[in-house]
Amino acid sequence: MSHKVLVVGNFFPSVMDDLKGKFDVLHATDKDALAAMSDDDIADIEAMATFGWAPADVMDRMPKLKLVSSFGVGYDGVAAEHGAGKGIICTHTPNVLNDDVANVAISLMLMTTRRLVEHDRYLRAGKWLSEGNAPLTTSVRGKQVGIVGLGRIGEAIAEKLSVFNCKTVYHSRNDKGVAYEYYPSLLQMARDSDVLIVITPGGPETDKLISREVMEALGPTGTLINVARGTVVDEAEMISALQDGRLGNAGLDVFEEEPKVPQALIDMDHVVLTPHVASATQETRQDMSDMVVENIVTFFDSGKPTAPVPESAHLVQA
Ligand code: NAP
Ligand code: 8YV
Repeated sequence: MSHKVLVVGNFFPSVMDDLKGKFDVLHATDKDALAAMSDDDIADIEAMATFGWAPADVMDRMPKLKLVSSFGVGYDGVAAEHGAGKGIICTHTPNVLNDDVANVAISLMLMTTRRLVEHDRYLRAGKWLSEGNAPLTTSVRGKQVGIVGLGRIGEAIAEKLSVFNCKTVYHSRNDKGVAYEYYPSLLQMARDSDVLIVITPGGPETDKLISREVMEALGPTGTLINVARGTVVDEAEMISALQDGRLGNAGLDVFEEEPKVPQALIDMDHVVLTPHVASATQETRQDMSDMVVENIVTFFDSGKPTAPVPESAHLVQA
């Protein structure tokens, strides 16, 4: 008898095709559709594919669940520790998105410091003709860029920054022993840096890590780039610091209550906003989709899914 797999959300057709070719697949188009399914409907589910979402109560509804294959590298919406306590392995899709996410981080840094989006609006509004040349902006050449979270994506950002003639430094809980200068103190790094690029995981450990103090240390000429999770930055404090000029400007791909974005941010010209698109290319999303399938297939084949999250690593068969 083939294994029963639940797919929650609308994945690429290839995911459905690949899984249907190998398993007995049940599809819930979204969380509400899953909530509407009876416990009997999902009693035999052994693996679940989701978009970064698997709370404890959902895992608890499936007594035979052994695997959660989550789309995305960040899994702050997956109760991985709770799952591990019940022998459920959680997997994610690391590395395949490093390049594209790093590209968006760098793009946001340039769009923000060079005010490129604002200048696009300036031209379209006819101001080049009516008011003359757009205002001068700020170069990153010779400036210090501090990466908050030098992991897989942080490293890719640092590599790409090497061609911009700026100084790259970083903060994380551990010294990575790499060539970039390590700051054990985030506050000190913010004081010394012109740009902060935030790329840590989300979740309680990093909640509001970028606090009012950090933003004030970055200061009136500083640029804050967030491609991590909205929760990592104190959004209310960021808005007020941007409004008062205590923080220079910001480039943001992620927000506290996505897809809701505070009107105050939308109203500000010195802020560049993108709708959580850092990994959103056809190529990378296909690679991430393939990895969601691969994690399920390798789990059922060998008990060793390709990319377990650290909380599940001890459950993977040696
Ligand atoms: P990773 O390899 O696990 O790197 C995360 C880094 O953050 C590590 O170097 C870690 O170092 C550091 N870190 C963790 N907690 C910290 C804390 N409390 N204070 C300071 N540093 C901390 O993860 P990744 O693959 O690079 O992905 C990072 C995150 O990017 C994901 O979890 C996700 O939230 C986000 N992301 C966003 C998008 C998007 O579309 N915008 C796309 C992909 C990923 P230490 O353990 O030494 O602290
Ligand atoms: C995805 C992400 O867009 O990988 C992550 O952590 O934030 C993005 O790549 C997101 O997970 C979509 O569900």
